[in-house]
Amino acid sequence: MNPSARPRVFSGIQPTGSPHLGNYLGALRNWVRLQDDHDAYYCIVDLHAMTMPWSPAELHARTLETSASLLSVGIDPEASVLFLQSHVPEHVELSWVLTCIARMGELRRMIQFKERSKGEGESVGVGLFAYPVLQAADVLLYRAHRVPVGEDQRQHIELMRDLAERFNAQFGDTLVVPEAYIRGPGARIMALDDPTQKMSKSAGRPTASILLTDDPGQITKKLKSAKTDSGTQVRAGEDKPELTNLLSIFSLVTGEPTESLEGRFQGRGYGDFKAQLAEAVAAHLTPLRERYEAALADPGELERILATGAKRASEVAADTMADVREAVGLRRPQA
Ligand code: ATP
Ligand code: LTN
Repeated sequence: MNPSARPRVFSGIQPTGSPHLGNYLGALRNWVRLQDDHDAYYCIVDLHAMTMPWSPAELHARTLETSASLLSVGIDPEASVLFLQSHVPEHVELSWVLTCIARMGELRRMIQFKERSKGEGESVGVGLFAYPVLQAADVLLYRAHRVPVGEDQRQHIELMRDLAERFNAQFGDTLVVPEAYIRGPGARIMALDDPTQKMSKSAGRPTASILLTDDPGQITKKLKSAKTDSGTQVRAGEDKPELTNLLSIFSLVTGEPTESLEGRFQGRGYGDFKAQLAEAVAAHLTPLRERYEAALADPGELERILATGAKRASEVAADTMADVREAVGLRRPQA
């Protein structure tokens, strides 16, 4: 079914703003790692960015900015297929087919839908409700085996597995049932101002997230104001969610184990710890920010990369859709 001997990965990111440390440590770093020994498809999911109210001008600009961010973290357009979702119309076509086998009940159970639709009542957008089906189509279209994502996406991957299995049972073995690839303490980075919520692009609270485009001054300011408990001990633990989150970030950007950091900061207080953390995060992000700015300075090159990616992605998408159309009984046009 899959001509390549290497397992295939697919993942997506919404062009809803600069990626933050959560996106990077939870997902994008794994995208980069996997591109070396996988057949990798990475997609900027612009159609998903329309499930919440959006500004056309912002969507237009942010799409290119997101592609620059992906290059800055190390996505290599030679090693991966990097493309825009709306450049491959089969995403929408497969999404419709899957919508027709999806059930209201299973979509209503999606946590992200429940959270984002709170207080909206009957005016909640149909796009927001149907969004996990489009996400399923994204992955199933490429017959991907693995989907590197953060912990918040586990339920959406379960749903796409269910849809693929249902499709295959009803219409014959056509789609690959993918697996979530969720790894390590970075899979759920929490907001700096509220350790009960994940760091998120659309939270709308500037001090909640460190963006990959933040400069050292902004990083220091945000970490200084990061919420901590009223104690003084720098250690991880269930009773210290804020410190646990900050220690994970420290450990993930430096490679130093949490226990070793706890030892190093024993008796030194939160101020000193936060200053050192800011330095470590800034040192890690500075080369990324420089690469981002260089990539964005050449929009023509970014457009070329996306055009090449769309061409390569379209070949796979057309192939899968031809099989899907045949399986479900849609007729081919006759010349
Ligand atoms: P939005 O708030 O606009 O929905 P987001 O921050 O949730 O954006 P996405 O573009 O939806 O980001 O997700 C890109 C990838 O980043 C996904 O794989 C998602 O699981 C992962 N991710 C998002 N937030 C976090 C986080 N706080 N910790 C770890 N991974 C995360
Ligand atoms: N829904 C995801 C983004 C996303 C995605 C995908 C992730 C859209 N399509 C396909 C993995 C595979 C999100 O909100 N983080």
